Amino acid sequence: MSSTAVHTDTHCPYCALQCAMTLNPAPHDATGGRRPLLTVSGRDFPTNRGGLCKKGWTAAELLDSPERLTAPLVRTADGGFREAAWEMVLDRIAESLTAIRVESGTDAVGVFGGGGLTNEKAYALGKFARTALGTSRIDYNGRFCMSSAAAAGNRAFGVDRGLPFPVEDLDGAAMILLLGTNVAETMPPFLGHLAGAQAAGGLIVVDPRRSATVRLTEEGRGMHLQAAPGTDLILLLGLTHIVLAEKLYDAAFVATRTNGFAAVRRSVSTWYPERVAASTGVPAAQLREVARRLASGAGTYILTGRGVEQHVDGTDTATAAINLALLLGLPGRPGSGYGTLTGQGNGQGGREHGQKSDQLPGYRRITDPAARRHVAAVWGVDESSIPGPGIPAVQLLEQLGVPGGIRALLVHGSNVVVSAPNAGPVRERLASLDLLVVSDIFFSETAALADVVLPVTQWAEEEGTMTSLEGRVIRRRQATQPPGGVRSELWILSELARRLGSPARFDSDASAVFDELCRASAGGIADYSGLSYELLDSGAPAFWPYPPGSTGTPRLFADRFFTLDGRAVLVPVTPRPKAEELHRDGALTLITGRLLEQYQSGTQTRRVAELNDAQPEAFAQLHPATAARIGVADGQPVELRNDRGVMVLPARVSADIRLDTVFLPFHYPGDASANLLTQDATDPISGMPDFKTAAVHVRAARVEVQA
Ligand SMILES: Nc1nc2c(c(=O)[nH]1)N[C@H]1C(S)=C(S)[C@@H](COP(=O)(O)OP(=O)(O)OC[C@H]3O[C@@H](n4cnc5c(=O)[nH]c(N)nc54)[C@H](O)[C@@H]3O)O[C@H]1N2
Ligand SMILES: Nc1nc2c(c(=O)[nH]1)N[C@H]1C(S)=C(S)[C@@H](COP(=O)(O)OP(=O)(O)OC[C@H]3O[C@@H](n4cnc5c(=O)[nH]c(N)nc54)[C@H](O)[C@@H]3O)O[C@H]1N2
Ligand code: SF4
Ligand SMILES: [Mo]
Repeated sequence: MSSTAVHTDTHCPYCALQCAMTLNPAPHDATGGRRPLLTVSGRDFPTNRGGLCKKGWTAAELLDSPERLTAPLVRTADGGFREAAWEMVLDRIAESLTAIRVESGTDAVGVFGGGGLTNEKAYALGKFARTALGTSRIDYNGRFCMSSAAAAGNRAFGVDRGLPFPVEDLDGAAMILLLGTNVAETMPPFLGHLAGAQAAGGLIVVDPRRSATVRLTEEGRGMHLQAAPGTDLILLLGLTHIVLAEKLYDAAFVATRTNGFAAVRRSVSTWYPERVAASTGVPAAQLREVARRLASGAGTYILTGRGVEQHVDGTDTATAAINLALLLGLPGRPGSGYGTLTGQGNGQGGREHGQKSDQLPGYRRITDPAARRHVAAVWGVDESSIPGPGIPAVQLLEQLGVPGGIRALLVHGSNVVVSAPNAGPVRERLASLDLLVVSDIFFSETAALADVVLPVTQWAEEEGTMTSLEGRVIRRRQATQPPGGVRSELWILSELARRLGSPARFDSDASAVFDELCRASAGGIADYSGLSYELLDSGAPAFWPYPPGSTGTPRLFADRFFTLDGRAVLVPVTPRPKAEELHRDGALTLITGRLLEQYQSGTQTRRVAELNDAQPEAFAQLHPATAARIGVADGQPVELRNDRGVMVLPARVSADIRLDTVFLPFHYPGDASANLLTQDATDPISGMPDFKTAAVHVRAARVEVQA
């Protein structure tokens, strides 16, 4: 364990780029001002090459924030909270969980995890749910994030590793199609890997907004396809149609490395460019040009982000992108490829080791008898005691507090009141639980509804591993001691498991948990079994699958895909009616997303002054013509309303958005929470909610905006 006196090499606490940084002892402040606990410096590493974004540079402020939780909090009869001792609190939670299980069955207890948790914590949480609690009711916020891309990847390639290649491979690209991702704000140092394609005029971005990323296309031959929100599937069918009609596809690749060509050809036959142009708003000539340029044989990559994935047809849209990539022969060919940009810090590892409702460690299916046998042996439990598949996040949240549903919920690493779709009812359901236990580093909006709040160690106060967006396993290292009253989640889970009489043992040491995770993953798809802290600490690159005796797998698909016959599957997909009718009675389409300086539900970044000062409040981005039509000027209040909610926000009038679209950042709580308006309809395959299209009526507000 290191102390603050030394320099500690670790990674950023926020997104999946996992930029490398060093935490340094802070210099003395001669003026006697407040001295930070640690300072951050960027560290050379393939993903960030020493660069960090504003969030990374200011991350050390999270460590000595005056708002840090430092003792367990228990709700009092008058609705407030009082501090309580750990032993008493853990006893009380265990008693209460036991009583609920006895009265209402094991599935009356639910667990909600997060893609920001280390691999060790995510693994322990999945094991804890299935053994100590015996519940099937576990899922996590990655359902809101990576589930559609994951489902599409599994279906086509038999594996879900966001980028099946190291990020540096993008450096040599001549052409990159970015579908619904605003990396210029969501992963700024990533732009270094786009510089080559940008200079070659080969950046093509599909986004209803002229985002910061779109601006990168504006020099040379870059292109912006400003498609209407939710029409990406049609757009991709159109591009595929052109590629086939003009015989631009890689017939040899299709013949030797894929199955399903005939069905996909049939499925796109009627999506001729003029028809696609009418649905998407992208001119037919632009569609033809993009198809031809993608097929030009230069090093070409196709990358997707949440803009195309967070829809009720997100899996099919990602599938359409994969089909296009396969027809062009991109996956697995050196210098080209297909991938999805994972979002959360451990969004990749967090979806591999068992917090998903249908999953066991190593990306195993919980319904697979061999997987159950293997994992039961590692856990030392009877195979039949492991529950079957549970239900995905949105459905799990719908079960809270309903008769026969979930009575108690443990939340680790998510602020669902702000981040879940159609958040109004979610708040009510959370408040109606018999027991809500929230583990967090700050008093989040979800913690404010809890019966018990547990203060946990964060990032630079703990050891662990994270898996970057490329499937690279890296070390998170402890650089400082946590505040006195804080405990690690591994310790909390082991203490609760003991009190619950768990049939499985829980270690609280991260390295021991990692070794167990590696054994549990052995032989699975995400096989970590050749890894150890020792190996990771040696600095050797560690891309999974990493079975013993191997040196890992930086690039997948060179020879075969992870399907039974080694061929990728082309899956025909067709547009379905949307869950909600858009454009009716003058409604605009609401899209939601991110700002550079805020992170997710904002629990962390709203507490860093430099970040929050830059983006202190929510706003509604509107086109000038829309603003003129409803009679508001920049900065004036607009009312946004639909069946689910109503809110008033300042207008940000900008020609950077389509006429029919309004954009809200989702980082803000309370009355300004974008998720009061989003729909909780989900993708039938992935369980992904539709964060990116909702019908909303916009008009000038009669009331003043609250400060
Ligand atoms: N600053 C910052 N960085 C982050 C995060 C953060 O909260 N803040 N979160 C991290 C996480 S968890 C994630 S998942 C990633 C997400 O990273 P991104 O996917 O880049 O993020 P979003 O802003 O959600 O969406 C990207 C773009 O999609 C566009 N879009 C909206 N609807 C549609 C549509 O229907 N079609 C198309 N083609 N585009 C559409 C939006 O206009 C937006 O510009 O970012 C990670 N990095
Ligand atoms: N409208 C709309 N809604 C969205 C999205 C969108 O684009 N539009 N995007 C969705 C996406 S992609 C995502 S990923 C989700 C994210 O939304 P959330 O799931 O709410 O994610 P965070 O805000 O990162 O919440 C993490 C919480 O865990 C705490 N925390 C940090 N580290 C730890 C730890 O190690 N242990 C514990 N116990 N707590 C920790 C933080 O303080 C914070 O309160 O939002 C989704 N919601
Ligand atoms: S891009 Fe992501 S990982 Fe890198 S510094 Fe910014 S928030 Fe941290
Ligand atoms: Mo995400």
